[in-house]
Amino acid sequence: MRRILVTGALGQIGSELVPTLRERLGAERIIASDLRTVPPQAPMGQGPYEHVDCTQPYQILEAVRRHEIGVIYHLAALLSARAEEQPQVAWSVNMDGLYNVLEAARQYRCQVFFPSSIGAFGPSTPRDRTPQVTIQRPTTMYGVTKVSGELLCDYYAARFDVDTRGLRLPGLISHAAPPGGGTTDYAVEIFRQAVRYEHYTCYLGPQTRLDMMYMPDAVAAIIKLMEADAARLRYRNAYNVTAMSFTPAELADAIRRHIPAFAIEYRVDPVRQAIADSWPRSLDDSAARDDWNWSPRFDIKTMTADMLSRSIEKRWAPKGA
Ligand code: NAD
Ligand code: AKB
Repeated sequence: MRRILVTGALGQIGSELVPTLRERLGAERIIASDLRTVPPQAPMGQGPYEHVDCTQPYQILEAVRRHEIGVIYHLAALLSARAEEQPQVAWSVNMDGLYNVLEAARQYRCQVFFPSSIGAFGPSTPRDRTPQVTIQRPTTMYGVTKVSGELLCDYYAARFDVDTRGLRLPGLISHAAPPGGGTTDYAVEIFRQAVRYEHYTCYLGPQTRLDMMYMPDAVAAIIKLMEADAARLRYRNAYNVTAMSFTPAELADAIRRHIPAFAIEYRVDPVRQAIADSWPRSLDDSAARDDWNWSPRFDIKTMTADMLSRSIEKRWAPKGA
């Protein structure tokens, strides 16, 4: 049984994917890796950890060779808002990183998971029930790297028979690790601020509708896709997946059902608002449902109840409150 390498493992997704994989397959089989050093309280359980910079081809190759890796979950990337601040760095991390991973996968016959995003779409894409196959002309560096990444995965699958699989993930909501600089981060921050201060200042306008998903569903989707029968997969670039679609005002209403005093105000950040306005309002994920039986467990109501109870458990409230 070859081992599994997770790049960017200390981020929002890796912090929950790694413990889930370790629980399912055994801690020693999962090699977590990141550019950062592991913080003492990292929520990823016990198991091997490697420093791997995905922009350095030999570091990826060496990790794959030494640990006898058979599957790579490639999570390392710069997210949309950070990528707009540093487009050159974003190109290097998101594209060189993926290329290095695909090359290692070609040479060592690994399966690869690539997380694309709703950011792979742009203003000329149909924004409601966005189809699986449609116009992809994003106007952000993040989106450019996601479309290019999807195409590169398709190419490696067709040309070199690398078993690439991908998801176009919506904004992810979670409590284990903070989000890493995306446009949808508000949907995580709002819970911490609601529990601590009963107040949140949102950088997106009240009617900005975007697709979202709770992290347990995202982790389940990633694993389900990776374990799906290859013969049933029509798409090797990335599958649309979604669980819910809401606006900041609707999320505030859902939180208010648990914290009646919760108040939200809006101070719009033009950069992140422009990014959000260029993304779909809701995805059509019927291809994922048909090909590998995708279906989410959490909607806005159940996600909000769970996030709030876990946020309170984690003592996000100020001391003495
Ligand atoms: P994150 O920003 O929380 O984590 C990314 C990790 O990559 C960080 O720990 C960072 O240290 C690491 N990293 C950065 N540069 C690196 C390098 N050169 N080498 C190795 N590691 C490096 O991101 P995330 O939210 O966990 O997202 C993971 C992937 O999923 C990304 O590709 C992202 O675009 C995609 N995605 C995330 C979301 C979301 O809402 N979180 C939605 C859609 C797609
Ligand atoms: C971001 O906002 O950049 C991410 C994403 C949807 O890709 N959360």
